[in-house]
Amino acid sequence: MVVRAIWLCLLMLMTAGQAHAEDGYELWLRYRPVQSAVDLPQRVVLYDESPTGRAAASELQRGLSAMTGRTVSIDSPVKRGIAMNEDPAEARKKQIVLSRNAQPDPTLGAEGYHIETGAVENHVLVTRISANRDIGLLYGAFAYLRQVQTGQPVRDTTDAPRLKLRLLNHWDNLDGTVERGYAGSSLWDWWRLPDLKSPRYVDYARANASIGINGTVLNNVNARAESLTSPYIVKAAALADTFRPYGIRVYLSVRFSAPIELGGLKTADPLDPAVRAWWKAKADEIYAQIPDFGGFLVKANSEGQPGPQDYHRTHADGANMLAAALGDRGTVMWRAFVYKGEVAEDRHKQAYNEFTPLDGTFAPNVLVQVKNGAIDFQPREPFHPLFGAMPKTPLMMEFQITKEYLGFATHLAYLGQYYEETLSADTFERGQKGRTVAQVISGMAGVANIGTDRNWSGSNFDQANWYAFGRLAWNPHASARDIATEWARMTFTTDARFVRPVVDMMMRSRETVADYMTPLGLHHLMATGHHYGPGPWVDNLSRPDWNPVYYHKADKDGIGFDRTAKGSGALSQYDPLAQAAWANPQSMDERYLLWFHHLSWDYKTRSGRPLWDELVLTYDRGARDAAALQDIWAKMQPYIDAERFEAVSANLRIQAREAKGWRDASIAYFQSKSGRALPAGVAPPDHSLDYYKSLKFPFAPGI
Ligand code: BDP
Repeated sequence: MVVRAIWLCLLMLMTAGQAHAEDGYELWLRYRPVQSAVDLPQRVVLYDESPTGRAAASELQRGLSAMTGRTVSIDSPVKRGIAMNEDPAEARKKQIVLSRNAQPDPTLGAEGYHIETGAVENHVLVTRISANRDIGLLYGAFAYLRQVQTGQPVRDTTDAPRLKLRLLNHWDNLDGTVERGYAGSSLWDWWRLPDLKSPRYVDYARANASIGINGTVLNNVNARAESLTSPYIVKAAALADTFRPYGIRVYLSVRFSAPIELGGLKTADPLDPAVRAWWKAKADEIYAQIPDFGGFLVKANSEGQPGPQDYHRTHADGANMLAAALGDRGTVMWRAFVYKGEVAEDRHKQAYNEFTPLDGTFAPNVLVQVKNGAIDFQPREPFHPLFGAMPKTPLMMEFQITKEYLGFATHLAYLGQYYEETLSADTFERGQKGRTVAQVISGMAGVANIGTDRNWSGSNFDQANWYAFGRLAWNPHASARDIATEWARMTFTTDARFVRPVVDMMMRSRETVADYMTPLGLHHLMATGHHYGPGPWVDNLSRPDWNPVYYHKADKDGIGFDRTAKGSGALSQYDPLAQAAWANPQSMDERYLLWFHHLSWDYKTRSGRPLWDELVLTYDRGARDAAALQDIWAKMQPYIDAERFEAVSANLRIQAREAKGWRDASIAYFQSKSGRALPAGVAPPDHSLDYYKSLKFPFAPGI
């Protein structure tokens, strides 16, 4: 113990001189000195000469040297053509061995790994990472490093991902802007690709591999046809070459009308032979450049995008045509985020109505990609009714990692807790209990929050959302709290005086945002375009279902969207057992109350208070909780570096001010509808409703 403490002090002193700018660039892969340093291997023995095997060895070398302060060597016996441990001095070093199984281990699949410590070779304890394929060695290396970084004893571990597809979706445009991006510009420097070999692309791949992400869609779902032209395919191929050793396949979003725009055809009808031939030739051209190309992501017949319905064909016709072009080389992810221009139907119902009749008609290499909720990435949404309603179609979950509706990169909202809430919801697919969302999905996509900002995600805490997404895509049954704990330990410090309160704060943070933005199941209250500040009064947009007033329906008598049989009937799209959870306002979780019910202001809530009072008090609590985050954080100063402490403090100041703004503007507006007095002790808004309505944010990012 004493030896370790002295060693750690020495190590800290040694590394203190090396200027580490704590600007967040290193993410959770910081590899700072650890207490267990003296016990850790000094030698990596690599029995796999693939680029991925080498990436695994060099990550171990990088991590172990930084955490122990010692030189860590890589030995490649295969390369040298001789048996390992022939040099007695080398042989006596503690070592970690990376080797592929001679006989495949069926429990590991293609991407799993096994970590085992115990075999003694030449009197030295050896830790062995084994896998069926090289990518398993890389995942195993990161898992081993994670155990060391988080201060745990290295445990024998066997692990494999539960989901096959674990993808980031970049909503990046070819001009370098990022739709709903709050972390700078696009990472992809399309202008200088394919020549540019940015080290940042390697670091991007390392970070993703460390959490098990195995694919990336490079461009925006609102896609330009140009991304399929030959020069852009070559640029995408350069990125694919960089990502390949890290197990990350490249995918592209495609514009359905590309055969017209690029091919000069008169139609993009998916059943037209010339259109089909165009896509097949395009796919062949891509595979000639990117042999392991992942496939296509498609937004069709949604928000003005072209699609098969333009030719009176179905989503399945469109998806299957692209699936045929890819063949068994790749996958089509066809998005279910659709709503028709002319339909007066509750938007909540439209995707279900369009897709459930198609269940069982999609080609085997098609997944339907469904947003977590039926409206649009709101601070809280019930799970999408398509989960559990398409048993014959593989479904891909789409979460937003970027916080379009949760305060961009400035407000602290840990989304791991949100993802967990959705993944653990029971769909009761075909009336069976325990068919949670996690059980019914085949893959997970996260709309990336990554850009050119030095800290990648626009704020230090938003890194946790990228991290949590990856860890849950690997295992959708994992605990959001455990993931937050792991992340905090790797990203900041293992000191419990920091980790405990910070993890508590993270776990509560998204509830706080929901309280001051969209309490009690309210939704879609954001101002036009930027979706940042409040706009519950907005009623002037061309489509009714783009207006917040359409969703809250507040008037002098009450508030809320009736989705029961008396209202839009959207509740009936869930399995009857799932419906039961939300059918009765008296017994349901009130955090979803006004999502499903329109109630009078006098309606008595669980607290015994009338709905009006409850609404105001929830707004008020949200604003107070947001302000309190600053006090919790202030106590963390002794445990972390000044740079990140200050960066987080600044964001929390902004959040506290804006949460108060949300509270005040919302209370002022809803009071203009209810005409009621504020509950006793609640401070009135600082300004008039007209003042809040007059605020404009023309330069908000991400539009
Ligand atoms: C909405 C975004 C919009 C996206 C759209 C989508 O506001 O920018 O294009 O979703 O997912 O949330 O297609």
